[in-house]
Amino acid sequence: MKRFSKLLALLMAFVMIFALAACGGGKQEPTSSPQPTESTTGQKTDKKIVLGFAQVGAESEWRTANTESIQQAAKDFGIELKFVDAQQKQENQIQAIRSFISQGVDVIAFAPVVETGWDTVLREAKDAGIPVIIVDRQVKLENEDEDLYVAWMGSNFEQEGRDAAEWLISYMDKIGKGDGPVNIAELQGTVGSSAAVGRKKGFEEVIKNKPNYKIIKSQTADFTRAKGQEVMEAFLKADPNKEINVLLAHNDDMALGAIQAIEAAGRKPGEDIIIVSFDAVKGAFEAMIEGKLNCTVECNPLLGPQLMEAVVKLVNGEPIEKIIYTKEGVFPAEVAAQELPNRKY
Ligand code: GYE
Repeated sequence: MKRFSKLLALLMAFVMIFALAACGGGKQEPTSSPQPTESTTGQKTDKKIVLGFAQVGAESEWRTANTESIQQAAKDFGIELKFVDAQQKQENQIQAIRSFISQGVDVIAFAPVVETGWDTVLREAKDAGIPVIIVDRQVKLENEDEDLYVAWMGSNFEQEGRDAAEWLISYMDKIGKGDGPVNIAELQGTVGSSAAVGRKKGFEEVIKNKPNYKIIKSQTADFTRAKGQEVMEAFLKADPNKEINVLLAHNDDMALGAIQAIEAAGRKPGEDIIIVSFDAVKGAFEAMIEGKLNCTVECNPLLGPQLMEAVVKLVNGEPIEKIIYTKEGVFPAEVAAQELPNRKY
């Protein structure tokens, strides 16, 4: 009897081991598993999703926050990230995308520095069967009907431009300057980038209804602080009669550079020259608290988690939206002190 029960126990153990093994085998993780799963040995499965990301560069506080968000989210989702900083050069981005194709990554994502010139490389990715997600800035294709990327996610730049103009109009009215000449100097972002194109378009659309609002100077400063300072310095030198009373900067970094130029020229940023910019990075909040910047229109760089979610869905064969907008706000100086502690970038 004893021997029989021993045999039975042995048999049962065998059955259990077999059942467990079969169960484990049947539950093979799909190669597209969103989170690395723990195997019974405690090791992570080695079939990770590989994402190639070609970043614009490191030109602004916004971009730094965007890069960190993407790198952190990749880690959180257990996605292997191949990251390239293209130093604001389209040719570097194209080269990076080609190298992602030859490495056979699962998904390619990139933030296009400019809108045009992507057709060929996008077609190459499509022919290789690698889906592409466009992040942050948009692309303009030669044949708009062509399906060369699966989705774009980012901000509505035209709306940001409209928001900036609407804020400006109501502020000028509030300080009693709404009916006098409103002479705007504009620091544009990178030429041909959808962020610059959209912000300009939205802003102009609103101010065209106001004949006393004029953009009297406009030049690119490539979204950087150093160039913002340099170009503003030149604007002010060419403005001996102090006609400029508003600055529209396509991002906070250029506004922060321009503030230095305005102070160096002996004028008061935030008072003599009303300043509105975009992004809503911490530096802008600090400048608002000091009274040197009047308003920043938010552009959220924290796109990492939503990008990784989309990547996982794509690899799993689930559908994703073609256009994914991020939510954002408008922050005038009076809320800066209260908002600064809540800012994540
Ligand atoms: O506003 C600017 C950055 O494309 C939205 O690029 C982005 C812009 C952002 O350099 O600071």
